[in-house]
Amino acid sequence: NLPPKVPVLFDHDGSADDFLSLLLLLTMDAVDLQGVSITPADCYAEQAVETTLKLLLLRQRVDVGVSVGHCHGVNAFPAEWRAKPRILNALPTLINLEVDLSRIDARPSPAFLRDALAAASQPVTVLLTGPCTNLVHALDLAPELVTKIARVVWMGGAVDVGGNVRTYNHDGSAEWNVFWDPLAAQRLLAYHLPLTLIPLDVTNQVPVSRTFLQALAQHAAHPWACLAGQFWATTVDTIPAYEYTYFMWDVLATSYLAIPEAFRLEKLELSIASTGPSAGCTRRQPGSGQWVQVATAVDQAAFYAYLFGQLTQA
Ligand code: AGV
Ligand code: CA
Repeated sequence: NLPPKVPVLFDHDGSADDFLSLLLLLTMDAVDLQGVSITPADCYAEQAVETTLKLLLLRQRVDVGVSVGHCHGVNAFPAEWRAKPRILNALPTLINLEVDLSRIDARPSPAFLRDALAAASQPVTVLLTGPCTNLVHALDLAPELVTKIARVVWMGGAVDVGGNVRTYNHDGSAEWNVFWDPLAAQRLLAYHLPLTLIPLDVTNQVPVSRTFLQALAQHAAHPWACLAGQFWATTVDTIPAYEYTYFMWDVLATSYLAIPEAFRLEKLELSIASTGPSAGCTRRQPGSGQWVQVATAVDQAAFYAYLFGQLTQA
């Protein structure tokens, strides 16, 4: 008798760690992946959907629906970041895989998510590793479906630490997934869903270290460990390294589904700035009534050990 699986809808935005998150999700026995949607934020959708289909194909999961969103953020990601995932499709493991593009769902992601929630026989966990726009637009189409959402787990925000946006007319207080569409983020909070944020406060504690990559490479005979190592290798050229160190952002948020006990969580009342030099800043605001469960610390050893174990399993 296997334990019951948790239904999960996954919306990502096509950066390398979004795909590492998909790769990790596909190793989780307790997860029933019910669909993948794509936010064209830190990617160009054509490349991101191809990588998504290839990873599902490698795991014989062509049953999982895949949809593309067409929304535009107020604050676009730098084009050089968006173009980077092209490299992933050219890696030896992926380059020769023939994917069936006709398999891409005809519905844009908000309608895809709405229908998936409507059809769900039990409340679903929604994992977001990019901006939250697709989900908010899905709820705009059918607000009554909030009852079908068991919880939202979102890699986003920076509460008590600085953000990672470095651009003109911005004070650096925002994290990119919130900054891309601050209004959608504001509206997500206003839905008062059970929301768990995995912000920079906790992702800062888990960099992608060379030591970790070296240890993983010892297990390159495992195809998934090998592929993951290649994905991470595409991220180490970010210059200047002191400013742009790559973190386990989305991968940490994904791990939360499997090892919640490794996280310290605090219930906080938050608010989000939508315009001005702090646009996208997620700050504490007692009295806002917008209670969010915020991850503030993680047992680093437990996280890296979990990740390592999943990627090196047979
Ligand atoms: O802010 C972190 C989010 C995560 O969802 N993304 C990357 C992760 O997928 C934006 C981002 C911040 N810094 C970046 C980012 C960088 N140096 N390169 C690419 N994306
Ligand atoms: Ca992402």
